[in-house]
Parts: sequence; structure tokens; C-alpha cells
Amino acid sequence: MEQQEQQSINPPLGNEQAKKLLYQMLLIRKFEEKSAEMYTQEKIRGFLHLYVGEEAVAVGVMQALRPEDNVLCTYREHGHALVRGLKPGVIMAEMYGRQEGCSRGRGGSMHLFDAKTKFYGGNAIVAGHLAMAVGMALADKKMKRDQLTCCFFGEGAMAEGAFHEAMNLAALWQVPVLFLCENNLYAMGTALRYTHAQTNLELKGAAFGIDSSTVDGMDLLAVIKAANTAVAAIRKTGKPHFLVCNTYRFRAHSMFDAELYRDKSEVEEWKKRDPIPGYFNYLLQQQILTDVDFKKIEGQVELEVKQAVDFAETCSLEPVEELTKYTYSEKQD
Ligand SMILES: Cc1ncc(C[n+]2csc(CCOP(=O)(O)OP(=O)(O)O)c2C)c(N)n1
Repeated sequence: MEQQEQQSINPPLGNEQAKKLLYQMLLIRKFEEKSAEMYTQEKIRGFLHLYVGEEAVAVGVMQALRPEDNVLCTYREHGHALVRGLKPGVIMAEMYGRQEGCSRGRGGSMHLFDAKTKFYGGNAIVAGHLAMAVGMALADKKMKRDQLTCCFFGEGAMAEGAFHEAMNLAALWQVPVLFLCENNLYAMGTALRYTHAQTNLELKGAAFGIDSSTVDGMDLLAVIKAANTAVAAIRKTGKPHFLVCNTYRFRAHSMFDAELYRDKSEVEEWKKRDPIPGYFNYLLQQQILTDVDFKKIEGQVELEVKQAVDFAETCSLEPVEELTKYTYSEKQD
């Protein structure tokens, strides 16, 4: 494993925080691997987009948020939902299409939603949720609520008109949004350089007069530092910030992707920068955690993922007569 150049953060990580972050990264990784397995067994149907390789972004950014902040994500959102506090079993049940799932099994993998934790999707329309994020932040500003909206999206969303409209209005209205670009270099099978005339993505935020920054999204500590700085600035000024996290997905775009658009060697190169061993090596060097701690946390995570599957297996399908409930077509008596 190549050593990553790790950033230091201030204040330095305490033992408990270090364990929690490692736990979250491993939970995402193992939950995703198990999801792929369950998909292959046809327990999970429909679309499935995995986040393996990108864990440092969700974990590093989410720790900067407060429970009252709004969170919006793309369809690659299982990891964000887990870190936000949705129960793994409830997410797995949702992917199984069961009524005990967070969206009653009606949304599936791409539409995880939980109003209690202010987790507003799971949005399948690329860039569609950026306008929603600006609206939510505008409402908070008008109501004088001291909270921000964090909106995760891929660099593919930046080629959509909705991105430019949302950025423009956020800058015009000066609303507290953290626009969080997860730049994994590919939008499905299309490389960044084929869709963006300007591949320095940060400049696109700056073009709207929005404070913008870029960080190595494979380095958890660097993401924490950048996210904390951006979030502190938003809370202080009420203005938007655009943060680009450069990352990479180790797996295919979705379960239906032959990956003909990139060389296996490229993927292997990026795997050398896997954020989990990168972070753990830092913890070892700093003598914050030991190999024994790692094994213990890994064991806890594996148990939690197994319990999530066991739970989903016991859950039930919604009865047919209830299917029109909670929809616009519901008959009012
Ligand atoms: C408006 C819209 N156009 C096209 C699609 C089909 N589509 C699904 S995922 C995707 C790629 C998006 O890539 P990116 O935003 O970089 O996110 P990533 O999948 O890499 O996380 C596209 C084009 C869609 N869902 N919505």
C-alpha cells in the first residue's frame, strides 16, 4: 500500500473520534459490498449504484454538519444515509422493496429518504436536487433559522443547466448552501474531459462569485479540514460555498456497466490510494489506534451489516390494497 500524504487537522483527532470515523468508512464499504452480493442473488432489484472508493467524502463532510442542517444527495447515497444515522437494516429493507424500509420500499436504492434526520434523498434526476437545495436554504434564510443545506452531486451534474441556474440563484440570494461536488471523473461512461470545456471545476463556482475550493477526496483528513473550513464560513456569513472533492469510484457506475470506458490499470492505480487503508495507516503512525482496534471495529461492522440483511429478510411486502396510499392518486373518502 502506497503511503498517502496525510494532512493534519486542528484540533488533532482524539481516540474516540478516530474510531468513529474508521467505523463509518468501514460500514459504508462493507454495506456496499454486501449490497452487491444481495443484488447478485436478486434480493435487491432495480438500480444499484455503489460508493466504494468514495467513502472519505461522505464521512469527512457529514461530520461537519449538525442535525438541523438539510442533506440532499444523488442516487449514490447509501453511504451518506448511513453516516447521517439511518439504520442499516432500514436501508437494506428499502432496497429489498419492503414496507419497513425508510421509503416503505417504494423508492429503493436511489430514493432513500428520512425526514427525521433531514435526509432529503436519494434523488435520481441528475442535478434536479440542486434547485431544491437552494429553495430549502432560501426558506431557512427567510425564516431566520440558523442552519445550512448540504447538497452532494457528481461532476456530471455540472454539465446540466440546472447546476448553473442553482449556482446563479444561490449567489444572487446569498443563501447558506454547501455545494459538494463528488468528482469521480466519470458520468456513467463519459470521462470529465469529454463533457466539460473547463475541467478545473472549482472555476465554475468562482464564475458565479461563490467561494470555491478543491480537496483530495481520497484523504479523509484533508476532506475534514476543507469541509470544516467551508461549513464554518457558511455559518458565519450565510453565503454559499462550492467544494470539489476529487475522488474515484472503484466499482462500475451501476450493476449494469461493462466498464468499457476505462482501463483496469487505471482503477488499480486509484486503488493504491484507497481512503480506508490510507486513513488507518495514518492512525497507526500517529499511534492513535492499533491493528487490534481495526480488527475489533471491522468485526462490529460485519455484525451490523449481517444484522441489516437478517432484518430485511424478515420484512414484508406492502399489501396490494395499500399501494395507492401516500400517492397523489390516493382516494379521499
Ligand atoms: C437529468 C438526467 N439525465 C440523465 C440521467 C441518466 N444518468 C444517470 S446517472 C448519470 C451520470 C451522472 O454522473 P455524475 O453526476 O458524475 O455522478 P456519479 O454517477 O459519477 O456519482 C446519468 C447521465 C439522469 N438520471 N438524469
